[in-house]
Amino acid sequence: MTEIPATPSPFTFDPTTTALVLIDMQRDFLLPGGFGESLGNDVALLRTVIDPLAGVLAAARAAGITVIHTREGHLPDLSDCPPSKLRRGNPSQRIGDQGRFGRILIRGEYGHDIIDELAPIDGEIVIDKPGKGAFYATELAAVLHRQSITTLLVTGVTTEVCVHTTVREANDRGYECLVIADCVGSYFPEFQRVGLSMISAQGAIFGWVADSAAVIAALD
Ligand code: TIU
Repeated sequence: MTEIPATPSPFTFDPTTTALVLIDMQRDFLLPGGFGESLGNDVALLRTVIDPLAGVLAAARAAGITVIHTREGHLPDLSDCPPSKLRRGNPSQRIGDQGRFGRILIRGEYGHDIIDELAPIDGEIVIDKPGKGAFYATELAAVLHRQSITTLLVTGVTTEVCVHTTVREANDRGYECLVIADCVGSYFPEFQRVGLSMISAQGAIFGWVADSAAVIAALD
């Protein structure tokens, strides 16, 4: 077992039953011209996550930890996208529209895939998800069960949307979750701050929070 400093208390995990989860580090959220920007957001705020997350990913790979990437997106015919999601907000470009990187958030398109800096390598798991949470309508629960994973180190974007939804879902399913603070990002600085506080409040109500340096030191 490994113990690292975390909020609200030290976090203990066994690397052999732990997975590093990278949520939706996709071009459509992180590159100018994608879905995130079409919603009126400044993607520069999310891009701060890339370097620390690349460090954690390298450490996890060196330590032999299970690595799971997720991608939010939809089938080309949009049959897995609820009309409510298609209509939501007033983006300049909607899901399925032609964007600078192909059809926005459509599986198989360039913009839907993971940024080059964090591209999956052979043996890593990629979960395609139609929703914000990584468990809804995906094989994630079965994958974790098959690999006897009990602990998730959670990273990715955005903190208050897909990261929160996934951590809440995982917590309800009995997983111990550590969110790596500098490896999750939000388009809204206040959501980043409050989003992280919400996770560890009330004695880790649905998870723990630590910095990448603590995680990397523990995996060394
Ligand atoms: N991955 C994820 O968080 N999807 C979003 O749409 N997030 C926003 O914050 N818009």
